[in-house]
Amino acid sequence: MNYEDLMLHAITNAESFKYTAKPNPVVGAILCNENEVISEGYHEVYGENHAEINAILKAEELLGKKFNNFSDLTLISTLEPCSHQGKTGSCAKRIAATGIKNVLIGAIDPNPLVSGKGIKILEENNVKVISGIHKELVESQNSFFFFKHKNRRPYIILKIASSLDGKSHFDNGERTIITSQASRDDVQVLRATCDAILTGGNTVKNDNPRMNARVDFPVNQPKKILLSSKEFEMNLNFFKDGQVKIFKTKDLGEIINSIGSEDISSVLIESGPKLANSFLKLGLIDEIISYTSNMNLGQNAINWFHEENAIEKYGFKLESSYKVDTDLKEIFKKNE
Ligand code: AOF
Ligand code: ZN
Repeated sequence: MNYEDLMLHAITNAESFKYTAKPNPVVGAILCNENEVISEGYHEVYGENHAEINAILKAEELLGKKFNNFSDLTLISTLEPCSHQGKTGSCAKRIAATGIKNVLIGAIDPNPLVSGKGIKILEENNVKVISGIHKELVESQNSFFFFKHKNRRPYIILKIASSLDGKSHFDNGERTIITSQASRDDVQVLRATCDAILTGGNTVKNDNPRMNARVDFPVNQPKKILLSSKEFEMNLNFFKDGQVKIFKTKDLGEIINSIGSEDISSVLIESGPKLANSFLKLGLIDEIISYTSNMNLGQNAINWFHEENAIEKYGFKLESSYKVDTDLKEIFKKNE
């Protein structure tokens, strides 16, 4: 069997579960013997079976039919099998218990609960382990998860919807729709990609947003984070569905660190200019996604920034730009 190709196959198919497995990484596992693939499994839904367990369960149904002994099988897993008990039990222990003797791993799990410990359990049980097959692909596929464990804080994306003249909204607090429906649909997918959405009290009060991901595919909905010292009416849309966490402190660095200790690897900030600039000044933003419409709001509207080329001055570089209907979508990343 071509193990590299099988690893690629597992990586490719695992991608289908990126919206339902998050904030966990997507993981794929394949069991094969010398001649054929016996089964494959994926971590499909957050909180449910890990990929290796799903592959083993399917193989168990074929035991005695397609193969006679687990010791004849090789397991290919895109991520190091977990050592911890977690929500569903240790994959490494389960693999060892079935009698599998060969395991090929894509990337080592960066989660300190697991990292290296899964491999150790396997080796202590006389399982031969090789790791690093298409490691970079697995790491980039799960970039938020790897970023969070490397930096011990989540990856922070700031979303901006701006008029052509660089404005955010009218100064009377009235809700202003600036960008096209296509851009707003794109933001729904962006929300679906992230583990949490963070906003400020003024946005919640003035815009009454739901701040959930309204898309036509299954999603483990992002958690909601509100930064405000005010008291709110709980019948506002923001509080209606999903988990809400409120921070009253003004120390943004402390907030980000505290979010990082939770099961959150990526945060999308959808706020007004004041909070957005505070995060930018502190260097807490990793990526800016900006949607610019072709209309002007004029004199009576609030600027996103106080100076020209503010995004570049904050240390960001344009990475890509797209036309979304009549708007321009631009992605800026921090200069390394
Ligand atoms: C695996 N196989 O398919 C995945 C793994 O909360 P739990 O119990 O689901 O554990 C989540 C952690 O397990 C996650 O942070 C990561 O370290 C690992 N993910 N491990 O063996 C899988 N998804
Ligand atoms: Zn596991």
